[in-house]
Amino acid sequence: MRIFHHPDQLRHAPLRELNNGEWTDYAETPARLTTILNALGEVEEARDFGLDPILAVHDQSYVAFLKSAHDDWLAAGRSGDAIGYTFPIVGRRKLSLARIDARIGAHAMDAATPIAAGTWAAAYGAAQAALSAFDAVARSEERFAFAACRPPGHHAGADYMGGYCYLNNAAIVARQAVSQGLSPVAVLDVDYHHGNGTQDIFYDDGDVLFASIHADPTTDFPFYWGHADECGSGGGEGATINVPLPRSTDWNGYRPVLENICARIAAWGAKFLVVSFGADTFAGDPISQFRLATADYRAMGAIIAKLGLPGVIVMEGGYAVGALGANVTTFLAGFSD
Ligand code: SP5
Ligand code: ZN
Repeated sequence: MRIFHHPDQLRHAPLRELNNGEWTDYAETPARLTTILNALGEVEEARDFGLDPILAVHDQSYVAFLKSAHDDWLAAGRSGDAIGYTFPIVGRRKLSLARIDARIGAHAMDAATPIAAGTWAAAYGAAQAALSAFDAVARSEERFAFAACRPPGHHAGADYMGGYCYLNNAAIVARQAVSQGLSPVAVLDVDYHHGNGTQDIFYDDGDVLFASIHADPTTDFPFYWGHADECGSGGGEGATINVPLPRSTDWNGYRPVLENICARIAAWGAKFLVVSFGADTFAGDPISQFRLATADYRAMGAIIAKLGLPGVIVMEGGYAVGALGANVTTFLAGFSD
């Protein structure tokens, strides 16, 4: 399988995050990407497909914010990573404010997604890696390609960041696939956390099925999305599928759910598949509570590959850095079973 990345992806390195009321080391580190690329061996540098495919998903004003936020932060006399602390909760009118803190709040769903000096360059690079993987498949060079994205994307919505995510790489690929006539497209999200950004982006869109298996949001981030009764709206009614699972779920609990959701993707008639792959379902993940073993990722890859669809795999979470290379290579190996 061809593997794509962009060297700028390493330029994003926030120092810390707010975690259970304390500042802790930022879990989404550059080392995650380095270890994945080292484990995979032969990898390719992304081509540049420009801003247009990004703007097909994200608001122009949000993209402008991401580009300038860290400079604006420094210009306001601050140092270190830009982080918000005031948020216009649902129902506040849209105000176009200049104050950096107000702009961060307006474009963030949490206080755990800092903007560092290299954040825009890295997020842009990750999106280009995803687009390069899509391009390889669209040219029919391969049935599947892998984008070693980082920062991840599935928590980012059209106009907001969150959960370590800035640009929604999976959504950018899905939208690109639709625009090239490959709909219906399915996004299968197997990260530990619910992909709220991807769900939001396609919630009323009947061209893109969003199907997710994740930790029950009654106990886990992002809490306000991913409940089983969220099924899409308007033209997208029925094109969102959420299967929350309890903490401690292992492969025995996970496998039948994955098989069922793949059957629903097939029944829906998807022609192209985007997989949001997070290795944070791993038993040793430091911030997550499922119990998958490294070997289980091979079976997971094989079940998804059996759909027989062309597609792109984008990297999402996975924070057990010591096991991450093995977990990713094992998952990808399942696609050649
Ligand atoms: C892409 C992705 O996987 N984003 C995940 C973002 C999760 N952020 C909140 C996690 C809170 C975990 N708190 C557990 C503390 C363990 N010391
Ligand atoms: Zn995750």
